[in-house]
Amino acid sequence: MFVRIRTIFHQTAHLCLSSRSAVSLSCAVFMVFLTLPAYAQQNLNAGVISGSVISSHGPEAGVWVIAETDDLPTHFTKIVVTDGQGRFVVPELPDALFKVWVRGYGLVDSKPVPLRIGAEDVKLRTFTAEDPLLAAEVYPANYWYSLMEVPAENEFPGTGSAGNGIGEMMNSQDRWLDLTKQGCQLCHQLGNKATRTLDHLSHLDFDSSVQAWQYRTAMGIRGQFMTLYANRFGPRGMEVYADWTDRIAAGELPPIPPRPSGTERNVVITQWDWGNESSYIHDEITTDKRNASLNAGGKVYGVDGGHGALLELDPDTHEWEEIVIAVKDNPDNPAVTRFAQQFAVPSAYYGNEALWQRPADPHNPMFDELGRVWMTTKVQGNNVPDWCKSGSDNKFAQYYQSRGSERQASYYDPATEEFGLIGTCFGTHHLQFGWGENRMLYFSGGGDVIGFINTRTWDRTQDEQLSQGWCPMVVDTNGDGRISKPWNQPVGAMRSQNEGGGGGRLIDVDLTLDTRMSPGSYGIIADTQVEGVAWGVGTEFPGRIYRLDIGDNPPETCITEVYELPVVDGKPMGFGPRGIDMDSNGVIWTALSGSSHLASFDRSKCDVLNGPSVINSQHCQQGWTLHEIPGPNMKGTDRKADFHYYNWVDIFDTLGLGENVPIANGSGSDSLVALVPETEEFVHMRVPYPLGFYSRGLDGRIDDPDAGWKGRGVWANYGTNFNWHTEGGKGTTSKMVKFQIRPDPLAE
Ligand SMILES: [Ca+2]
Repeated sequence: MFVRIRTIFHQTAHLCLSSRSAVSLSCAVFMVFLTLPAYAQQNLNAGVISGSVISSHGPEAGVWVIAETDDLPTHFTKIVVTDGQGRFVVPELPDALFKVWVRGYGLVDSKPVPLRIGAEDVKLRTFTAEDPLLAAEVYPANYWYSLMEVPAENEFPGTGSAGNGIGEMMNSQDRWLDLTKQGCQLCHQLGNKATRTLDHLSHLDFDSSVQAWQYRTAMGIRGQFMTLYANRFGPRGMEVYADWTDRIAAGELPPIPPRPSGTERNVVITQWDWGNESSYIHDEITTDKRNASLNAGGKVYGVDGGHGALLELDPDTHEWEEIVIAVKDNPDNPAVTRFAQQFAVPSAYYGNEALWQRPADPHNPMFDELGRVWMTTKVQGNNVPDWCKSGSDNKFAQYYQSRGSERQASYYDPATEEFGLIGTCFGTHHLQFGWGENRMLYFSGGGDVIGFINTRTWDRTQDEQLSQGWCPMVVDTNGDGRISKPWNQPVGAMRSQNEGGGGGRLIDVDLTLDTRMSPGSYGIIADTQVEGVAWGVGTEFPGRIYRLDIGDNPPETCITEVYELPVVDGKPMGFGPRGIDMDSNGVIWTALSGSSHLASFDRSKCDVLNGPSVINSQHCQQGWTLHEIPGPNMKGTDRKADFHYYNWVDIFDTLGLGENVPIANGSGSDSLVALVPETEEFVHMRVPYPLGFYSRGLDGRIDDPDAGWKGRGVWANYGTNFNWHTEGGKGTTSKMVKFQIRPDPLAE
């Protein structure tokens, strides 16, 4: 199905939203557009502002110089770091009037100075923060979050409300920490200014901070989810959060973060505001994962989950547009938004206003080699066609019926400005293309199945049924090299598709049979070495990865291997995998969101791949290597406070730190964190302004292979659910962020 639809917005206009039309098709009539300004036509983003930063203590090294302007079609910001002598060069600026100011750990923000490009030898004067509380205002959120005091290790396991007040699912401190991460931090950057105080609720005069926390975790568009997660802690949960904010209100201070050093001073950050103040822009994409030169210099994209839209930014002209994502026009099975339209407790910021109404619910975009932007979106209602069901003659449905589908697949072709919509029998969440001839597209989010679309078949036939398939995740536990029915089945509650799915328990296993493991379905990546192989992530504690080979005749030939994070003496070495990527040598990388590691897994180190010994998924501990990411520990624990939403491998050296460098989102620490595997050096690329840089997806692009550092960059975006938690508060928008690494802090 193809639908042509396009809505163009400028700045914070949101005409389409105010039209309150439930169906996106009627939104296409609004157009707000500017005449292209002169600087864009000349394509001159080449100006420089340079100088030095001094305080009463002399030159200030490793602090940020921030240049921002409203002279362009959208608010534009460039951020660099001073060198060892406090000198700076802000490169690649368009012709505009900038406000230039300084932020740094240990300083108070300096007064903005108006400057035009060409300004040289500028002396930016700044002051030391004499009050440590003032200094701490700009520390990354994880430093504040580290002050939280979770129950001691010896208080576990939880015995529930009638016992020790710790939820009965909480059988270890690590498990509790995992819930603080893969519960609260899935949506919020815990520790930032909005979350570490209760000031915004003070007018409600609660008797206690615990009551205030119970209220805030039932509030607004995500209230239902927050209550669900908060209850999993047991009653101690809100007590712990209340104690945290009480101690901060009483003046407790976080540890002091280090200033950027070494390579970190070579980082150049460019930001463009995009979306409106309630845009929830989950992910971005700039190029093809398999070819970093695709779409070189072209427009970059983000998906606005809340508003069912694709955002398109032109980094040359500094203009962005909103393109409403099409859904199928089917009154019998209409797509409707999954977001709450009525709240149990009104939002402290938006009252009862239903901010997110359009149905498409895009999650994740990916380019194909034809320059189309594929997405996981809702294209239809939750009723799947009959051919998806086990009674049909579809071979996948006969083999294993999926659990249904709440999100499907679509793509936008910038060349034609048209959408393609593909209904799937399986649910979708993340998506990744295979490296082989068939342009296979693999999807997580199917709960206990992995779905796929042969996009070459789709382009040839436009036939939904012919071009898709799916496999349950069954492990060859009887070791005969194939999968055969009947198989052992997991039991127990399974997490939702949006939480990573799967996670059932195996009991009364018959080791003469194969075993359907349902390891969960969150992150996904195609194997760089073998066509027809995809790897996925299950997020259920402590977490696992798995390898699905669909073989030459799926679903019969589908075969899965599962590798859980190593558990030694009852304690997992790390936990909380979410993102997954593979380097060009076949090594998997996954950021452990809970324990704060970048972990690699090398299957070639495994001695055993199948048979009865793989039943506990611990059979290849030697395949894992864990690198702990620097940062503060949660108080009284040996676990870190940061949270890593996802990760990505820079196969083509788009950043400038080398090929195959893994990068994790520092979603709790205003940063992206790169690991140079050869030296084991971690590089924190901090986004100091506005505070609250919470990112999810990221990718890197080569715009000009001959232009050195200027021709390449890694991109990520402010992907929080709630822009109003970002510095600036209500009215702040998301920003697209580009990271570049210069050879030195003064390179032009
Ligand atoms: Ca078997």
